[in-house]
Amino acid sequence: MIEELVQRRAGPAGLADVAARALAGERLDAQDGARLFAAEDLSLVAALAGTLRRRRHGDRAFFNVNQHLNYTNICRSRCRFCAFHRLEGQAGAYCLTPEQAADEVRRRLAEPITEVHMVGGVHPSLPYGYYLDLLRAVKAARPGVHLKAFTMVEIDEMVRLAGKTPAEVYAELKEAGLDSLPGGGAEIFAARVRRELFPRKIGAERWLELARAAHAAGLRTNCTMLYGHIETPAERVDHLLRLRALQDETGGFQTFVPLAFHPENTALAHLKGPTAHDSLRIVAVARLLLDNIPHIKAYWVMLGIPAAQAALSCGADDLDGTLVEERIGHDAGAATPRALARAELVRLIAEAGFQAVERDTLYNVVRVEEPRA
Ligand code: V47
Repeated sequence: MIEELVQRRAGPAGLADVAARALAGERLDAQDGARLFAAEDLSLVAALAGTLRRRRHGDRAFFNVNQHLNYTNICRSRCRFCAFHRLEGQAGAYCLTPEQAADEVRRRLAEPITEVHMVGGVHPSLPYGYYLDLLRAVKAARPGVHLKAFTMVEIDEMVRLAGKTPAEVYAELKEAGLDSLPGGGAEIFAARVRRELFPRKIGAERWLELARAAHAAGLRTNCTMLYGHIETPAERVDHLLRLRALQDETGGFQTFVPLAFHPENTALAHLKGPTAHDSLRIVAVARLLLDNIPHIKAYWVMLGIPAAQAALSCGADDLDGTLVEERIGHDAGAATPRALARAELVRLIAEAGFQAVERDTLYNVVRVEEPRA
């Protein structure tokens, strides 16, 4: 019924062929992606993506109970979009010892946290052993927890410091307690944007190579795209299709997380950042192009809560988690709370018309909430 309606509306919007292929489960290409970004009728693109999302996940929307831990904000990359980084010795710079990081985790032992999400800057003087000690200390503080840590940017640094292959480093990190990796550091793959906004950070090829090696080591990862700064629609499509191509090879990505750029306190404070309209379109186009990545996360910290709720109808199936003390988005002016209680997340999902399902990091169901009223 809904599918017929969507198909009928696609004609006048000039998207009849794209809609027909998407609904038939056929793969869309770069040109289709460009047309979906250019289409005036966002509600149609959203309805198409929402239809595919419901086919995969029904009316379920996932969340988890997690704790964010940013072990250091000291970073030599100095990316222009980032408000979180500090130079060594600069006011506000910090670096937790492994024991201090473990204390942060111990302070929350009474909460039903299933995941610690731990990332930091590219610190110029930490030794390789620090990262192994950090994992061991956090794991010892909460042995059952799933430790999702380090972006490909940090992994690149460890590979360099250790003088070992990525496979050897991943084996040692796993041994020390690493269970999976988050999706950060991908930003936008276009070399043009990288040169302008983050020239000292690893490039697309290296990010993809290290993700490939993580998947080969049996580690699941997420993937991200930072949008709403200076990237073009074609650069967004290119980014999404490069993620899709790697996923065809490895199947190791669990979730795509679009990250809405927040300009405050960054070197790009003159930009206005994306609107909710931009964000919903990104979520929808991602759902349509990324036919091989099971989950799309509406990361409420960056999207804002109302847009994250709306995104569940436009292709997203996950709201991320409770996230105690997130810093990267909040340093850049995110107006969302620093944490949400579990009950609050459940309420937000029900309010948006979905069935809340608590998951662990690997999407095993922890608890299905009472069906929504
Ligand atoms: O890589 C930095 C982004 C990322 C800003 O995998 C900014 O489940 C917006 O990757 N405005 C780190 N974004 C966060 C991240 C993440 C978050 C939640 C879940 C997962 C997951 C991954 O944050 C960075 C960068 O792309 N970022 N500064 C900013 N001003």
